[in-house]
Amino acid sequence: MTAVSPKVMVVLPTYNERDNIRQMASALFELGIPNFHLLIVDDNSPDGTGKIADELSRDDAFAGQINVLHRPEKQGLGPAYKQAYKHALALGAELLIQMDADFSHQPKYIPQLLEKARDCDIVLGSRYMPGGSVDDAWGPLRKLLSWWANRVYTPTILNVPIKDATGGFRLFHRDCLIGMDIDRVHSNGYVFTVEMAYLAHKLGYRISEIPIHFPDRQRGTSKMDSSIALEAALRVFQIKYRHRNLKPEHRRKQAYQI
Ligand SMILES: Nc1nc2c(ncn2[C@@H]2O[C@H](COP(=O)(O)OP(=O)(O)OP(=O)(O)O)[C@@H](O)[C@H]2O)c(=O)[nH]1
Ligand SMILES: [Mg+2]
Repeated sequence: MTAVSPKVMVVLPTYNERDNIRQMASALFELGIPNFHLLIVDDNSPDGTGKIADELSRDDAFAGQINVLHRPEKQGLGPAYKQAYKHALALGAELLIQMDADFSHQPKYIPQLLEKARDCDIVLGSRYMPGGSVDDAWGPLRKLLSWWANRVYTPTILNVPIKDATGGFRLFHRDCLIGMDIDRVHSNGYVFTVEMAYLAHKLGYRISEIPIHFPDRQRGTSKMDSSIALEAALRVFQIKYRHRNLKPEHRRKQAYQI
């Protein structure tokens, strides 16, 4: 008797990813992972990414395994992920993977995330552990700042044993995502991933990391700038204060209604 494979769902937020979305969908499905699904969450991208996503969802090549969530306007990564996670859970996803659509998170690592997920609750793709790396084009100052933010600043303030707290390439087990209670997360932008990691740690979930190489995006335009990075750095204190009393017994028990 063969065991039924768990339902794997990649949650892919998009904003103006017209030049990446088709290739990303193909690259993901080419991995040949059993019971594999994709949920694209688009914030009404002016470049028509949402329309392309709809076409992909009707494309026989993907055998109805692509779902699309359309949100009315750009509201940042946090709200997009929160809605998408609830939707993915309602669709019965058992292993949920979040990643960027711009190929900075490379689909080839997904089998390793799944393998590592056998003995923990969350797996993080990590640029800052042995074997991990960032784009060669980054200058020494940018490399140092990013390493310091992830390996020194964030783990010291939050007291978390995580080597890449700001990375956005992650896998969650269904029960873990429900237990974390997505509505506890208040961050909007890039610090959303830090808040998720901190919540998971405070609630006592087992977190593992695998090394990844992180190349810069090749197509499309960046939404990141230094003011966003600075705001994220300061918000780490807010996150620490917000969840200071959280303990493993505060894990959410009931499923979500959508
Ligand atoms: N749905 C949604 N997706 C978003 C939003 N902001 C960013 N994204 C997507 O989230 C992912 C990560 O954002 P990134 O935009 O890669 O960060 P970036 O601005 O591309 O910065 P670089 O990677 O340095 O170019 C990408 O797939 C974006 O398209 C948003 O407000 N809503
Ligand atoms: Mg990016």
